[in-house]
Amino acid sequence: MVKDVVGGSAGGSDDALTIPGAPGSRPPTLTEPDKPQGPLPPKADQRPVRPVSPTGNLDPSAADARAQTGAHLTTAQGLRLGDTDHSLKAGPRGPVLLQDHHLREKIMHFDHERIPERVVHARGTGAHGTFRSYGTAASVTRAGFLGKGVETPVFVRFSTVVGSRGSADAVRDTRGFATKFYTTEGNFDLVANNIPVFFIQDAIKFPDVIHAVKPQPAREIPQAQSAHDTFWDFVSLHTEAQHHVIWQMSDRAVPRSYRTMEGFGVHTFRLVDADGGTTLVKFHWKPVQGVHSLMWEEAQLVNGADPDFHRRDLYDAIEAGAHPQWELGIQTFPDTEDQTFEGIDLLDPTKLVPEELAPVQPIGMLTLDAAPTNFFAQVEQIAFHPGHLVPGIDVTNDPLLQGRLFSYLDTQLTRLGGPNFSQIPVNRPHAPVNDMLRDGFHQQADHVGNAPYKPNTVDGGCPFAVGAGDGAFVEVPEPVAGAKERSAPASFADHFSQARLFWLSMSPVEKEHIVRAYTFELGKCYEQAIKERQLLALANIDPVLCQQVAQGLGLPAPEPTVVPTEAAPSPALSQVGGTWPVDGRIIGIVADAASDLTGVRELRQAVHAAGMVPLVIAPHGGMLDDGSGEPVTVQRTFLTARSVEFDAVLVAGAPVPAPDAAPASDAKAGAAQPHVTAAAVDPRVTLLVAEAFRHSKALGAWGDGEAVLRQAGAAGPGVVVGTSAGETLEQIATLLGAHRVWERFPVTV
Ligand code: HDD
Repeated sequence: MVKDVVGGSAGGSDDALTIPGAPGSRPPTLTEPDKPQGPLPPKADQRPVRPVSPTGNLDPSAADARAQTGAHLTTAQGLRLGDTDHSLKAGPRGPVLLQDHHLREKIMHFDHERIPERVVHARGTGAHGTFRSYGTAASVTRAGFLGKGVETPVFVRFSTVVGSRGSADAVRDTRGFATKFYTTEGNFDLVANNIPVFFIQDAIKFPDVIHAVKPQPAREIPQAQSAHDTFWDFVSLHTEAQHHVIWQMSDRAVPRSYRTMEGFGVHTFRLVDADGGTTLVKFHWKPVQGVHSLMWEEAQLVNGADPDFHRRDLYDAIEAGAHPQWELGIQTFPDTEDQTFEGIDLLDPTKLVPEELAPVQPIGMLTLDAAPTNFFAQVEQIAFHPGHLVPGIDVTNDPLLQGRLFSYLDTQLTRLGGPNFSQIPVNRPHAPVNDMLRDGFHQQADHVGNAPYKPNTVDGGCPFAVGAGDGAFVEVPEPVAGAKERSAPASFADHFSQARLFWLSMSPVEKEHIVRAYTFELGKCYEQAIKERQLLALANIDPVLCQQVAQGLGLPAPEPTVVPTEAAPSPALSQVGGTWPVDGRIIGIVADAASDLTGVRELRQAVHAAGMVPLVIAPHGGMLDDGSGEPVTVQRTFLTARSVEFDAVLVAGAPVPAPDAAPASDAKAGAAQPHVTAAAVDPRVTLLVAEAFRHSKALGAWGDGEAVLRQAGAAGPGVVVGTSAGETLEQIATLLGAHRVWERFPVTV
């Protein structure tokens, strides 16, 4: 059963905010307290990073000597202060004196609060959790954290790729899904995306693709979007990007939530078992809630209504107790000399292996159960690197992966200000560290000993190197040969067959969304030659796709220049079909004081009990009071709610417009109001319901609420009119299992 969540962006209050006597709660006060009270402890859904010393040893005394724990205001040197509101002046009207050391320190620190944002994946959010291994991978890897029943603390950071740190969440983009496993053998980072293939086959082209997709240099627009000339210029010339691009034009690029995204390690990795035997693998994260996306119109609305949509969704779900979960799985392939599987080059990161050919085998479960206690310290300062490996997991010669092994360490030098970023609390391994690395900017450790070199006798030979038997990482002795050359294998020249496989695997409604996405993005380009070149690439993927996009652009559809391959569709690539748990789904309940509040109370309980999150949407914040002695708490108002926030909407009454109505008068007004006609329904409610209907969400009503559905034109599949709140919810929950009412989409492809 989930708990009430904090009101989020709503104007309304929420009972979760004001539970008297709850841990960390204080009596509400209108003025600043004048006696020290100590800082508020973290909320139940938040977790600080684990206390580890700068050299990686678990050390409660290292909990963070620099944390803001004292009750009294001080300078950075610990000097107590009596006033931080007035500069030291010559008389009350100044001027300000240069000797004001407190002013200078305070402003100096503020002036340097910002660090460079990540060059890509700048916009993100994260959460703490645990990975529990099933042990099923133990036969192919000696990695300790993949042993049976082993639990490993993790931190996950989700991100968009293109936008700046302050950009909106629901843009059309690839999403990052980076996981740091704090294993007892050192940190392992799985730095993944929500798309299983990449734009380029060789890391040397990463600056090119990113320069093309980032805002255009002259005017620095557009922000966080691929819908502009330079992006389409690059990908239409550089056709190895076309497979990734068709994923980016699909619903995958506008996830409903980070909770409903798949994750992919993209590259082929090499697992090593206890006897040194090797297996090639691809990593997959499968969301327990299923893969679910926004519609493009929803995404556009969300970015205005709530730019923090995905961040808020993640934190609200965790706070409500609906802890997001993903199963980690691997596709396994024999480690043959040619490193191909069923004709697919496993070293080509623009290719996937269909799950129908190599099933994803589950190896463990990730659960995110705690929000960060400090965003900067944890989400901003975390530093991932595909070269953070543990014994039993090694890299392959994928040229994209090889370049990443250089880039991630390098970027932290500028972003985190020097080589000691592994000592930042969120980056510290939970394994003991004795690395002989010394000094440098922001050194936190007070290293003991006098011999940070090997071999030595001065420190008694410490630290000691060990062999594989004692847990050392040993590279797989793969033979390497070849002349130095700048080239790619012939197999890398196939740029269209898997883009076509993806297209052919889509359901009609998904195809329609892809056509619209291409037409939208190319429609934003100014250069006709770029649109024409991209249409040629589409012709090489599929003639119907090309024709439909060409029609939308008002351009002729070109003939293909390559013969399309006839691939068997891979049903696993489609998001449509199947049913999923409804945990953590958001149910909007429209009500006013004249509605059936007894039904609303029952409904809220039933929604909670089903593991979903009920949010009551009312004409005003505060409470809806029908005089029963059990007022209903309001979480969203007609002013603050938009349909995009809800997975389903239930209507408990037919609220009439009452501009500036005083909340206190509800009880009497509610009791006195007669039933309303459909014509009088508040237009904000009609809009909310009509939008939810257009976006193919489940809708329900009982009692007077039916009139609202009628007025909004909501009728047909997925629209439930029940005799009671409970009965309506039951049908809505069944519909939600399929994520959307797919039959409601008009499909023309
Ligand atoms: Fe990358 C960040 C994922 C190719 C260079 N990348 C970054 C993040 C993710 C990925 C999830 C954000 C990590 C975080 O949350 O801090 N990147 C990928 C995937 C790729 C990929 C799945 C291909 C399969 N990346 C890639 C290449 C290069 C980089 C080819 C450079 C040659 N990526 C970086 C970076 C970033 C980064 C510049 C920016 C911030 C950071 O590393 O720490 O080094």
